[in-house]
Amino acid sequence: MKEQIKQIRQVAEEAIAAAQSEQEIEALRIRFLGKKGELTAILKQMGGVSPEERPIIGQLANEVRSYIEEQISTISASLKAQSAAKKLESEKIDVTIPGRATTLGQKHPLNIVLDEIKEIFLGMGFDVAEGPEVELDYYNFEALNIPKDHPARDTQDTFYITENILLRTQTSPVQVRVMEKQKPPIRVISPGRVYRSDAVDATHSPVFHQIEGLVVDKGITMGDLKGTLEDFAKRLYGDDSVFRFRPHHFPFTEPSAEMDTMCFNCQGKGCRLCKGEGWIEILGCGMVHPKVLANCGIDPEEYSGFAFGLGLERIVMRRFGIDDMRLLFENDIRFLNQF
Ligand code: 2NL
Repeated sequence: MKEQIKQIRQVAEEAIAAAQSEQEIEALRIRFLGKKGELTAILKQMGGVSPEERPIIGQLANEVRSYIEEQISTISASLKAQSAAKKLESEKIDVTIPGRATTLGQKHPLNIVLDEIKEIFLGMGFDVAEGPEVELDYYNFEALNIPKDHPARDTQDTFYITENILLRTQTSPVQVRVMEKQKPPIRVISPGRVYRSDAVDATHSPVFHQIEGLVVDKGITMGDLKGTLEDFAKRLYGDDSVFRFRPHHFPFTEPSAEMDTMCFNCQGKGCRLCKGEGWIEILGCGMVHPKVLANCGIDPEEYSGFAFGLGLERIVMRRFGIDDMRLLFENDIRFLNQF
């Protein structure tokens, strides 16, 4: 029996030393020390041992049991340490590795200039109004004193959805809606996308952007128009720019004018940039036609106003020296990254 116990000790020692994992160790613990384990099985046979030998064998068995227990706990501790070290190694983070750069987006050139213009007018106490791009004929044309036979209404020039519904050709309908809802004083600009049935080329697009503005109050004069627009244009083009107003015609203003800036390339002498004119047109404007005020429920005897409209693309193209409007709509990242 002594020999059997020593044998168990020998086998257990070797098996434990060879164990590779905590599961293997646990299996060995059950195999040697468990209730149905090899050592337990030997002790169950103690009944057949002589009374003199019993304490000796009992002591030996206990020694072997604690020896195996000790072995198991030593090996299992070192296996635990090993696996913890492995885990640490595999989860190691190198905080010195350079980060992966995310490419940042940026403002579209149209929005760079639009935001500048908004900022100028907000600073003068204007609000920004927006409205639908799909508009009623009434708001786009009729309310603005554009008669049924006006060339702007030609199906060649305007995208119609039905006879009475169309894609707006200007943002004035937004301002008509403001006048219907709001009592003067009104100071508002309405930037937005507008549509004309034009073929695409370097200077035309069926979708483009307009910024219109409207001021209505008691006693508004052409002097307010000129002062406000010169102030605006100086903020946009620089304090030493020179401007002029030329008579013009729009159905919705009376009198009407166009505002030019002296060509900054040739100082008014005439060059390629201004096509020999010496001046470059920047916007259209005028005193709101009394019929338009009346159409919007504002008494033209009590109130007067001025309005203006400018095309955003042309301003942006001149600002950045862009010679083809299509570049503004193609969203080629190589183009957009330059701003
Ligand atoms: C241009 C000229 C202009 C207006 C737009 C306007 C709006 C209302 C009443 C009266 Cl609600 N007028 N807008 C006035 C004059 C000119 O735009 O050349 N646009 C590209």
